[in-house]
Amino acid sequence: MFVSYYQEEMERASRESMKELQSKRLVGTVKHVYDKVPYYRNLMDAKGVAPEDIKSIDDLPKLPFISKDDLRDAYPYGMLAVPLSDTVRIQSTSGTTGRRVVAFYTQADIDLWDECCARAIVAAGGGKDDVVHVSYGYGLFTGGPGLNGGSHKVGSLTLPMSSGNTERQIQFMCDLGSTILCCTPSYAAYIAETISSQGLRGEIKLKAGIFGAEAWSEEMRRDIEKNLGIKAYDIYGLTEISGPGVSFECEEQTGMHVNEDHFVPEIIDPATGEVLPDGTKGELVFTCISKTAFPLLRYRTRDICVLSRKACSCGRTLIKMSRLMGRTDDMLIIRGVNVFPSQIETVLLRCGMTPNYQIIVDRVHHTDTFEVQVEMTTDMFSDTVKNISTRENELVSDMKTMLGISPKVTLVAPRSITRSEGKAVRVIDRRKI
Ligand code: DLL
Repeated sequence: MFVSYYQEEMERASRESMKELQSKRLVGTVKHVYDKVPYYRNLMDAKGVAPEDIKSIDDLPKLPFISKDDLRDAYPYGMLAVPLSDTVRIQSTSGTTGRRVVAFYTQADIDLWDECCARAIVAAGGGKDDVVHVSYGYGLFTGGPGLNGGSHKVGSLTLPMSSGNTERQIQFMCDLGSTILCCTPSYAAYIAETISSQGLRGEIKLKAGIFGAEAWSEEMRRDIEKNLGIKAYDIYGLTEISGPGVSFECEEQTGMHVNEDHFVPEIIDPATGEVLPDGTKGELVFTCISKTAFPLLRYRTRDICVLSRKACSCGRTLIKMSRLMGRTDDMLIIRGVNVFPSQIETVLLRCGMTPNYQIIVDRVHHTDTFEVQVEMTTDMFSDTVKNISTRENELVSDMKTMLGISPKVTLVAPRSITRSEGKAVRVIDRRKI
């Protein structure tokens, strides 16, 4: 009884000091963006809220929301809160032309992002004796650079593999004794399958994996854990807020601790924008309180989850978010890449096709399959098989340029895709996540 009372007191005290820290940082950030970003000043003025009205995080609901549309309106420099000469890095979302979001970082922003990823690596049991094998993509995508920076901060030996060339990945894994694998869950499953088929399970020294950037189920986690002989940890993040490491899982594996000293989460009703109490499912919103170049306030992620303050057996008192339960928009994440149906429509129309198409996504052996069925025009229908397959290949190539990944394109007979009387059913997602 005494012990649990004492523990409750400790938790309350640490929550109160967290709130104090968050409030102090929020006040500074609001003033910073109001002074430096005309776009924010206009939004705040339109809502009748001045920086002086924000005194603590209890005042967060007074601030306007920011959405991906705002970032598109302000593209590329409109949300930048420091002179360009103070920035050192740009990253961009894993989609997309037209919908691309560009995020800017000062060196201080990179340092805090590294710190967040370092926390994820430490929570997965990483330390300076580990060999961290980073198979997320490098480049504009935040996965590779984020985990790379975190691993350096921890002092682990970092293997900047990037994705692809699975045989070489496995060879390095065996030769260099990689202990922690960082990649998308679907790539982890594929690596596991290849290791088994090559009979190399006994050669690898992996003990943990840090997997995120796309939805994955508890069943998939257990499967990867069994096949690689590791403990698999979820990691969440988005480019707009910094990248991976916005939240991370600990050994309890019951949701991800949010790095709330940098990113304050809220859950809202996506229809009304009303803030919902902890424990209620809704849309996740983040406010950056310690970034300088690109500190978004009340950014609507479109991701659906639940927040929980329940004590965690690992001892961390950071709030936890559940595994993601879906999205409020039509964005699909296929093999870690963000895909909007409207991009496919754009390609089809540009190529003189009709916008009658259907996207079929499935997951086979833990890998996403991605097919686009497109109706032929009537003149194409009488074409030769050879012409049709050339046309399919052209569409694959245009879609690869637009999306960053290649679907299988199948041309189907005119009017064969079921018409709908309401919204067209553009997506058939058979993945059980
Ligand atoms: O995917 C950052 C990242 C890289 C996270 C590596 C984890 C590991 P974006 O390309 O901007 O950034 O995509 C962000 O991906 O809004 C979610 O919908 C989805 N997502 C990210 N992590 C998870 C996860 C990176 N653990 C979008 N589970 C987010 C489910 C995730 N979905």
